[in-house]
Amino acid sequence: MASHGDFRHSSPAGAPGRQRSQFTYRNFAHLASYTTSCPLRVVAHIDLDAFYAQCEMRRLNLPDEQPLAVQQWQGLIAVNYAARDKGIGRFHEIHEARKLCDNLICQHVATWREGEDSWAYRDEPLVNTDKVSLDPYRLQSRKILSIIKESLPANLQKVEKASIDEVFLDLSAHVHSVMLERFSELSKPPPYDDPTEKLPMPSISALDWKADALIDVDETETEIDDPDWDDVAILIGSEIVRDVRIAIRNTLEFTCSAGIAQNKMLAKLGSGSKKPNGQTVIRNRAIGRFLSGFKITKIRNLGGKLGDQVVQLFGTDSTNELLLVPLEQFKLKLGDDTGVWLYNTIRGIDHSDVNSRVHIKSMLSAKSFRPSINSIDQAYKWLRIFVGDIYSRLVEEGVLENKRRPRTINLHHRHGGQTKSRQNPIPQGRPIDQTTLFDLAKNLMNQIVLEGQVWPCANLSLSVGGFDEGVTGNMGISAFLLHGEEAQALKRSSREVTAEPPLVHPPGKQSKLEKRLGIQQFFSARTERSQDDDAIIEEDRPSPCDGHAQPSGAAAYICERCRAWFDFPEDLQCHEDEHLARDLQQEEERGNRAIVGRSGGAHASSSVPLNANVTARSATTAAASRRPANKAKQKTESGQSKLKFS
Ligand code: DCP
Ligand code: CA
Repeated sequence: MASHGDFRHSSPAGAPGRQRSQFTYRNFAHLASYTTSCPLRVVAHIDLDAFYAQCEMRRLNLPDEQPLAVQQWQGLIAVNYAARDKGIGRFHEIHEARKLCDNLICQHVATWREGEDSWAYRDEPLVNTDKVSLDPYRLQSRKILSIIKESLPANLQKVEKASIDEVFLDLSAHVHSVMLERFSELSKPPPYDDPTEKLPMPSISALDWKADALIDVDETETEIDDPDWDDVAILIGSEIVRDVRIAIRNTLEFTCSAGIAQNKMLAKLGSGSKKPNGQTVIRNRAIGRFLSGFKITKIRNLGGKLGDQVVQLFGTDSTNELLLVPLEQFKLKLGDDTGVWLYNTIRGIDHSDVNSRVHIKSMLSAKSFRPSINSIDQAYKWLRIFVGDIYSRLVEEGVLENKRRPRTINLHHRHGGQTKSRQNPIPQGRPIDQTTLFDLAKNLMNQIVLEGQVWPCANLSLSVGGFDEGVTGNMGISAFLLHGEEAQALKRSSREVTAEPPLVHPPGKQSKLEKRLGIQQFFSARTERSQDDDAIIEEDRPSPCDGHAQPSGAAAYICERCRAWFDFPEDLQCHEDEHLARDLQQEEERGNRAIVGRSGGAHASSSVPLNANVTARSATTAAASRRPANKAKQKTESGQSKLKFS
């Protein structure tokens, strides 16, 4: 790493006569073992800037200064920073955005089309016949993740994919090894062989933070000249992250922003602080000041229902004011676990693990029909698309290599305001392919049809879930037997689910699982789920499940979106599927409304020339001009998957 040399130059050795460090030899040792309570811990959060927009910019090979927004029907789902400079945001509709910037390119996301065998970028995507495909973005996401992993030492990395465009890195062990290399005093045994002895102060007196946005120290602290080991550790973490970001930039030309801090919560807040293409370091001595600048609802896990509830209960969204609330009050109003968690969180304390084994729990593909569909043949055509969509994500999750495998397949069907749901096990012991999934999906559809009252159908959604971890080639007999949770899941399958909300966990009841894990593990284990699903991702949006009470204890299975809680993972899964189905429905309704209400003039394209011959037009047109007319179907986009059926 080039910056390491500079670091040494900036760090003249040895100021004599300093006090000892506030950290112990044991603290330093804990860094190597990723101990989450280690005060020297270094965690980073990397978040791609305007991710879908950057994917389209690279695909269309456009210059950085070209304003571009990614369109889904009549809404914008990503806006690049050139367009943000013109005041355009996700909240704008296309015609509003165009008024603000006449050379804005609005690129519609790729879509699957009823009856066609692959997704494509289309000149005229139609909400009635098309379904959004996020495959192009997933492909880039995968490439970025590989670069991140390749640029870190294989034996010293802990990478958690947090969503399609963000990762957490626990850099502790890596930082530990760099510290050992650079500071010989750290390799010496502690005095009297006592690991609780304090370390000597670092043999440097100034740290070079380069271009990092360094958060000011707390008012109660002074910007003392002597850095302690936590400052050194975080600086090294920051150097590592800078190199990772350079690798992403050099290889794929994507820019990203990062936060480096002691834990996930602070790192995530940091990565959003200097966008685009910036990195922010929150030293331990700056945590208080840093957090005081945020509303409580901006903090990780507080963007949804829980955050709203806190604001309501305590009459403020100010982190500073909530610092005055005694722990007992939090416990009383939110339950013990959530109360303690919140009390710690607003003080910058977060011991949640960076979990490289977090995987999405289910995958859903859904479509709301306007107009409704009226025949089994139409339903089958959509099921084929859903299967293709889900299968490409299963491949990504390592199903072909038997790394993970879903156990159940679930179909929701909506007619006349009623949702019916059918679930079947996916046969174990043989490879999953598209034909198997399609047959299972058709079977579920047939079951629903047999009951009658099926047409017209307003929404179908197919999901797979109940992933097995680490299935290997030589599965034992147990893999073929059903027991425990799985047996329960099957007993509960084939039941009808109506539009009513699922059962919620009774207040005060603490599940075995919760006793075992505690609430923070739930937060860390659940967050990543739906973000790979084909739904709009918006933590802060109002939940469709208003009315699910947040009980005064913690539940075994908590919905990230609305804090509803469930006794069984299957219930949570169904519930989350409902969220996604409703999201899609809302999205599509938004699209439909916009289509009905739109005036012809709003879409008339002007042609104001821009440098590099980019004219004001939809990028769909731009893309079309790069390929022969009507060739969209033949052209296979990078990463495009075809539906394959025998
Ligand atoms: N996304 C979406 N719908 C939303 C929010 C996001 O489809 N309501 C998609 C498009 C985004 C991607 O997810 O590009 C990542 O979401 P982010 O919230 O990280 O937003 P961006 O990456 O677009 O911008 P930023 O630079 O602010 O991170
Ligand atoms: Ca982002």
